[in-house]
Amino acid sequence: MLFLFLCVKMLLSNVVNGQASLIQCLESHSLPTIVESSPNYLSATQDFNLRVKWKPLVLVTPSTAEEVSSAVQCANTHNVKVAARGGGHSYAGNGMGGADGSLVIDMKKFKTLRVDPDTHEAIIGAGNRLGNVATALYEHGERGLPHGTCPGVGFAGHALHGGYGHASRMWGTTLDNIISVEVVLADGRIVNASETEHPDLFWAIRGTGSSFGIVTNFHLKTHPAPANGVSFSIIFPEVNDTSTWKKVDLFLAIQDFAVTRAPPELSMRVWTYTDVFGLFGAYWGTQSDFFRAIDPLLMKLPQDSKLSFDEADWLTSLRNSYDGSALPQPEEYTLRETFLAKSLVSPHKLTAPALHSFFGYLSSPVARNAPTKWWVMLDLYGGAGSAISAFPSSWSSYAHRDALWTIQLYAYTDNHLPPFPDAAYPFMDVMLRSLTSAQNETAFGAYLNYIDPTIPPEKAYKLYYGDRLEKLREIKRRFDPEERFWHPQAINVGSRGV
Ligand code: ABL
Repeated sequence: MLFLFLCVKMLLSNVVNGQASLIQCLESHSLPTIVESSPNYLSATQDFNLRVKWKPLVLVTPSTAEEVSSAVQCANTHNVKVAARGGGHSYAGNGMGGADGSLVIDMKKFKTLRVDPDTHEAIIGAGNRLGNVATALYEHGERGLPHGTCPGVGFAGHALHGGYGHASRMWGTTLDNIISVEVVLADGRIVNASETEHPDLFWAIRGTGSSFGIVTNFHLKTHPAPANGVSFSIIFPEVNDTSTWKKVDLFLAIQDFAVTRAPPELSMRVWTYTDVFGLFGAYWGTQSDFFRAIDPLLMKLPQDSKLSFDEADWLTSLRNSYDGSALPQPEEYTLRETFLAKSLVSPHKLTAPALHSFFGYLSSPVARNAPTKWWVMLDLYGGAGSAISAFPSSWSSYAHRDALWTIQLYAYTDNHLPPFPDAAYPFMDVMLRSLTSAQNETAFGAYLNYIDPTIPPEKAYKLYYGDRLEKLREIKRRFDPEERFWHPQAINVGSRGV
């Protein structure tokens, strides 16, 4: 008994001493630390999704790549896991480590944001948010990039794991536009990765970035922002929450148009919740081009479908195709939500039986009386002429080039605050299975930017990394053999070829 007591005491004092010397190490590199006893610990460690709450051992806020490197080296000496925090929107709270006890490197001071006037290449620091990026690029020579719609999402995590938005069928995902990155590796080296420098690392970073290093600055190619954009919605009023067959027919018409006719300038998202079923999106061009593009679909839709649209400039269209709010974000970012999301990536068309089962579940009394509010979005990634699927599959480690649809299933509390009810977990599992179990012939994947921490790692590896897993593990063994960069579903070193 006494022995056990002594052991526990020794262990505790080792942890405390370990933390103290880690702090000493960080502070000796002029990195002020935030720890649990600091007055600002709670606010500094609070991210977007209040459903997940992790307690980092220490949080630091470096301003240079050298300081990031020092922090990583301190973590090596004291054997602590490291996570980089960009904007704090990780669905699983992976910016706070995805578990307790990590060293969090908050990148918020990396605010570089400029466009080279000759090459039109953008240099974007890891601490920027999408709305600020879009605004600055447009102000610097009317340039644009494909990226997500939520202006508060941090650029870095978004770009390292995909990055879909209304311009993606035209220009690819965000990561498809990366030319090179400056990255801090697990051994503390600061290197550039591109197609010519560390090409394996560059391949891995574009799709699986958070498992391989801390990117400090991104270099991306930009595009001339189209002069006109049309944001639109088509609501189907006769579809109420019980008309499953009507929803199936509408979806099949949209899907048929998507694979045969939808030009790359057109983005399409089917969005549904309790009593709404609609098609939302944007077209990059003029109103008359928009009508020319979408007419073949309109002809197939019911007479009373309600089309609304707005023609505007690039930035206004980006705003309108989300919720109309301002793109630039406040320095003190406080947006919060309490949610669980799941995702499905389908390389195939969704079948009538699967849609019937899925929309049937969404129309059922179970869904009408669900434990939380919910919505489902089906985003068109592929289809006729999509730039996302035009990149060869070997182009980057991003595993879902062949996606036709990426589907997000989202459950959230009405007042945005915890508690998140336990009953919502099985509700969402059954929702997801109502689709997949009715389409057994398709191997569905899942999307890393909608990471779902409730999936056990072995299963998550297959869903998120697909056939890339072994090559990614091999690169992980070379660049991060100690798994310094870690979250519960990150690439691990595997069984070392055994
Ligand atoms: C995404 O990937 C979607 O593109 C966004 O539209 C979605 O945001 C986020 N992720 C979710 O984290 C939602 C908002 O949370 C809702 O409040 C909003 O009603 C909805 O988009 C539609 O604009």
